[in-house]
Amino acid sequence: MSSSEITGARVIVTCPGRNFVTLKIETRGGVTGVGDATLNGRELAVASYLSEHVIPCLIGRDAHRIEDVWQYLYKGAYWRRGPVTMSAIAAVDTALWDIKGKIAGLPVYQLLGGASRDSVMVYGHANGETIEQTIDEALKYKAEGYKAIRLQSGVPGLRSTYGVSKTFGYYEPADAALPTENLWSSEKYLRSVPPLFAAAREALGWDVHLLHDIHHRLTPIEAGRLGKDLEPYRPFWLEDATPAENQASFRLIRQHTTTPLAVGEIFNTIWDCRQLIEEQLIDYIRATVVHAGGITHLRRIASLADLYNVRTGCHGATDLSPVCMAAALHFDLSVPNFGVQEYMRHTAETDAVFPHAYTFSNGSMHPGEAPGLGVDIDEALAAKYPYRPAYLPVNRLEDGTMHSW
Ligand code: EZ4
Ligand code: CO
Repeated sequence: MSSSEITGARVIVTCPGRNFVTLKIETRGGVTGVGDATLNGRELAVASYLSEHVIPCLIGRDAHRIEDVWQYLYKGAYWRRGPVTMSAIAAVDTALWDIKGKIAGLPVYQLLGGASRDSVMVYGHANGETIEQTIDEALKYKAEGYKAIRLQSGVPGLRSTYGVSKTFGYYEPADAALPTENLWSSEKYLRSVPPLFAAAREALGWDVHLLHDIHHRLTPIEAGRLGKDLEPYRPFWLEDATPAENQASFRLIRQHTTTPLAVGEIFNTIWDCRQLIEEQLIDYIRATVVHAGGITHLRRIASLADLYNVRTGCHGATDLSPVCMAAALHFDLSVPNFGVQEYMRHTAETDAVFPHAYTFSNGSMHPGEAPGLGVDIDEALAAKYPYRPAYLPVNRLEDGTMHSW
């Protein structure tokens, strides 16, 4: 009987301000590991997939066989891919890397080949109802040392805009027990972004990276127009310009703009981005640990991307728990083709439930030197915050048509 044999696993659902699903795996030797399994708005589907269908298959397996367990869960299920399956596999994979690191007495980034850089550049979210408010927020991030800032502003004439919050530093997109509705007009939106970037360059100067997220709201030709209009302000990237089920549609955007393109926070396997990467239709791949099959699969995506000069830019919104954040930082520190890491700060309640070793300083983060991932879940505290249904808003055109694909 080996001490690395998996003897138990459990799913912990907690809501310290927002919902998180965490998998904890135990080994015979007493070493435990954690993995994030949070799928925003569909949390209990992954919790059930893990409890009912994955955990029973894990008992008795060797926690050291990370690749084999990954292949077993991916190929063995017969039903491949999809966000629920891949988030569940990610949770197992992340927990096994945590266990391996703890047994080795090394932080996970050392197991991934060691540090390729001193620290990981992150970007913060500046947003506001008006351009002035957004610039005010951005100035605060700059003063805190951020080297990269995402700018999102309300669209004049639209009553609410996804990605725009009311509080500095914190933003929660899943805002209600049933989906709220936002209104959308591409014409109004397309007019609103260039003045935001013009004002931002004026106020912030040229030594800070500026980013923008379109949240899949434009057609390819509209995205080409926006990319072209923003070229004078040299954005770091335009994110999720158009839905990417049809990967070839990014050819159209590329034909019209040299603004760098990022996509992929909703991707769950390498197959979602193979054409985008191989045809060099994007510059940054946003796939992340929890939704793209864990550290093991994300490394495979990054290796493919490296062949085509595509860099990583992992999703890092608040619905990715501190467990995912820690895993992402180990990955980011080690991967050769790192670009940037998104960092939306968690609330104090969330940070208390997930004590962690990672730190922020001067616009960059580091995963710390604790063995494993350097993050845990305080289960007693987690139990005080029961699950609460929360959904992302839906988006409609002004005539009521469902939008945003
Ligand atoms: O919409 O994390 O870049 N960040 C984002 C986020 C995502 C949410 C979805 O769960 O686009 O705000
Ligand atoms: Co995004």
